[in-house]
Amino acid sequence: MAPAGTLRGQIAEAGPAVTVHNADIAATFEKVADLLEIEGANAFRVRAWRKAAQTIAALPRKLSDMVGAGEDLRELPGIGEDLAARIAEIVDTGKLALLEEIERRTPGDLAELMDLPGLGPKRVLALHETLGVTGIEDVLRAARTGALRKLPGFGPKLQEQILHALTTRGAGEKRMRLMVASAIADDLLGHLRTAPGIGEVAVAGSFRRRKETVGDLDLLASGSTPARIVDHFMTQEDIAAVVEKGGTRATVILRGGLQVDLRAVPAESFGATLQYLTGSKAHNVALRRLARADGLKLNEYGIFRNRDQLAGRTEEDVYAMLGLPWIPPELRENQGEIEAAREGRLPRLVTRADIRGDLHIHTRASDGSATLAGMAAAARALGYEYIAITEHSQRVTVAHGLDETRLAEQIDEIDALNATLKDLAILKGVEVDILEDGSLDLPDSILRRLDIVLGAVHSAFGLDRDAQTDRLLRAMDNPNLNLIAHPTGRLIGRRDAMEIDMPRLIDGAARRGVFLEINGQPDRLDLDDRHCHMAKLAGLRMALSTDAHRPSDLEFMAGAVDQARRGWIEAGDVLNTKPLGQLRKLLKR
Ligand code: DGT
Ligand code: CA
Ligand code: CA
Repeated sequence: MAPAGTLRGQIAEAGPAVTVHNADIAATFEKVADLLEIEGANAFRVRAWRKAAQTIAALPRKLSDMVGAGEDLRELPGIGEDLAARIAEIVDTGKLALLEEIERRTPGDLAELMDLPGLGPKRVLALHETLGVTGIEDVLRAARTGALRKLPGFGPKLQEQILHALTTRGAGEKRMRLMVASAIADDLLGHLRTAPGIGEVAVAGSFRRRKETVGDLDLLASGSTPARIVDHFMTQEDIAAVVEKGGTRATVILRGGLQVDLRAVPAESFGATLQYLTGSKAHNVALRRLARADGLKLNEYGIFRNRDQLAGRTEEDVYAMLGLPWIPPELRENQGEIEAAREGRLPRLVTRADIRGDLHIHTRASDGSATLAGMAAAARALGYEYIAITEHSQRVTVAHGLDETRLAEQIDEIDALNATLKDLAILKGVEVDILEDGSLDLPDSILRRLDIVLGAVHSAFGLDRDAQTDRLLRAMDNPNLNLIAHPTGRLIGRRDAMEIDMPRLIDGAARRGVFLEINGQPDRLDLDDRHCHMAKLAGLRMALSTDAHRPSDLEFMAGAVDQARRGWIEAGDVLNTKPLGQLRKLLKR
């Protein structure tokens, strides 16, 4: 699923007057990489586009601003002369001629096939070469006749998944990753704030509940004349189509295809409308039932007894009128939060400020882009007390994984750097591959020398539930292992979670003193919210990590914190809220 739609669809006819988001440029670069890979282009060339896409997606500043200010884009990691010119072309013209050219020469709809589960460029190429597939229809036929599962590297499970995706297509809505939506929401809010007579503005809905993906954006504004706010909103340059417009509300479609609902209300209703639009629907239904039991009426304008408004200006007032403390939006899924609120046992959710360090970081020794010292400096700037350097192990050759010798060299390098650092401790670690039989990709003799060992699966995602769970538990049997990184391996919208018996895994981890990671990469967010909550209830601690490959990736901690909060996680449940001394004890099994 392309996150923001392709740039082509987004701004082709509109031209350069439209703001080009970093996410659009990244999506365009990814697309070029995908299509080049299908064509069998040079692997280094493909990787250059892909790495650049990652750099762009993680960039804290807007490329359109940087190009506008005439800055030298070649200073960005992985961006050379050629790619810098491509970025400028997209910003200036709204298009990338090269992409159009590649799309013209790609047979049929091969590019579209990559939206299907499990289909990357390699498998698409295999489909094309062995079955002559050129589009969705061909894939559907191959899946129905069973031809698909016979292809090397496919199998019945993948065939099943593809068939399922194809037959529910259209019915399934497109959802956008939270981080991509954030950049767009910032722009929309910035524009709304300049409306005449504007009071407060907010994004409600699933966005405010920090769900990993959003179906649309629900904006809310207060002001003395709602109609003028709505009129002002309609002048936003990214609006491609208007679905509905009235005096207090509008629904529009942005150029990337994202729907935005706006409500404008008077200040005395802002809190009630914010509460209503934040949802979830299930939470709201339960609240309304509470109100009714008290002889009150709760709606999007406030709480009323007969015709008297008793509350509505703030959300706190609304909850208080129902005898409840304010409930953090991340919990509002009617999963027990209302009962917990009533009984005074709402969790004190972990915050970014509780985090003392990051336990999953790569440098350019494997597939990161910065030096050890560079990552350490970035971590210090965030005020961290410690970080762990965790490169890939030898098996992951595409990521330039470390063998025993290179890891030993890095250990020395870290020792030397630690001797010069006063206010940051660098833990020596690794992200060691968990092989298909559950053994680890490096010998115990070197793992024993590390402060922290992360185990991760990067292959054989398709084992059945029992085999996959056994594999992970066997890995945990190695007493050097501390933590399972991105435990389910899912990539949002691209790869399903591995089949794992989660209660058994969590129980096995808890028994062995192994922890699970909440990986903050925007397309991983793995563990998910449900599994976080499950782990918490089992008394298992989790690490909130970024899996950073460059300094700016350290910001992905926000995503890990969001996900943890949705999973009811408190500071005490988290490994990296502990001071270094306590952390070290917890890492001794
Ligand atoms: P999304 O957009 O699919 O990611 O999910 P939401 O939760 O943002 O849902 P959306 O945009 O359809 O509606 C925004 C909020 O409006 C929702 O969270 C709660 C509220 N809402 C929508 N429909 C209803 C309804 O039928 N009853 C009540 N009580 N609230 C509703
Ligand atoms: Ca929504
Ligand atoms: Ca909506």
